[in-house]
Amino acid sequence: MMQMTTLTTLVAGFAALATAATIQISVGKDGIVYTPNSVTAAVGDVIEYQFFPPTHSVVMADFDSPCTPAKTGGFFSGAFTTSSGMNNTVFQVTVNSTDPIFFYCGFPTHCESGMVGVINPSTDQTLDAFQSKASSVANTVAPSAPFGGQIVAAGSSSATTGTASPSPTPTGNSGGGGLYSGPASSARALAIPLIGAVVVAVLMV
Ligand SMILES: [Cu+2]
Repeated sequence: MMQMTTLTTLVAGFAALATAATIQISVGKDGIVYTPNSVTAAVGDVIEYQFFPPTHSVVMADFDSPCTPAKTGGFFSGAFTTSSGMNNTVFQVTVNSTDPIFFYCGFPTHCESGMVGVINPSTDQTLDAFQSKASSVANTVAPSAPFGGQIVAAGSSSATTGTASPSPTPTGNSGGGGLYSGPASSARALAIPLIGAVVVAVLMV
C-alpha cells in the first residue's frame, strides 16, 4: 500500500515535469497588443513574454482594476526597450493557479489603448470585460521595479504550445538568444525512462 502511494506520487511528479509547457506571448510584435492576448495554462506552466520595439512591459492587474498593479502578489517585468526585432531577454512567470490572471502594459496609454491580456479567463472574468474597463481608466500605473518573475536570456527554455506564435528569429539586439531548445526538453526526454526505472525499482522492493 505504502509502495503504491510512493509509486503514484513519483509518477505524478514525473508526469508533471514531462507536461509542463512554456507558453510564449509576444509583446508589441503586432502593434500595441499582446499576441496571443488570451491563453490557457496549467499550474506549473511558464508564460514567457517576448518583447518587441519600442518600449513595453507586463504588469499583473486585478480584474476589477485594469491598468493598476494587483493589490497583492502579481508580477512586473520592468520596462523593456527594444531597438529592433525581439529583445535579447524575456520575462518568465510561472503559473501557480488556474484562476484568471489579467495583465497589461505599463507604458503610458498602452493599457487604455487595449494592450491587455489574460491567462485562464473565466465565464464571468473575460478579456472583453477587462479591456472595456481599461479603455476608460484615467492613467496607467506601473510598479517601480520588476518582481514576481524571472528575466532570462531569450531561448533559454524550450517553447512548446499550440497557442503561441511561431518562434520568431531574433534580429538586431546583438547577443540575442538562440533558438528554442534546452533544459525543459531535456527534462522531458529524461522523464519517460525515469518513470520506467522507478516502476522497476518499486516492483523489486
Ligand atoms: Cu506597451
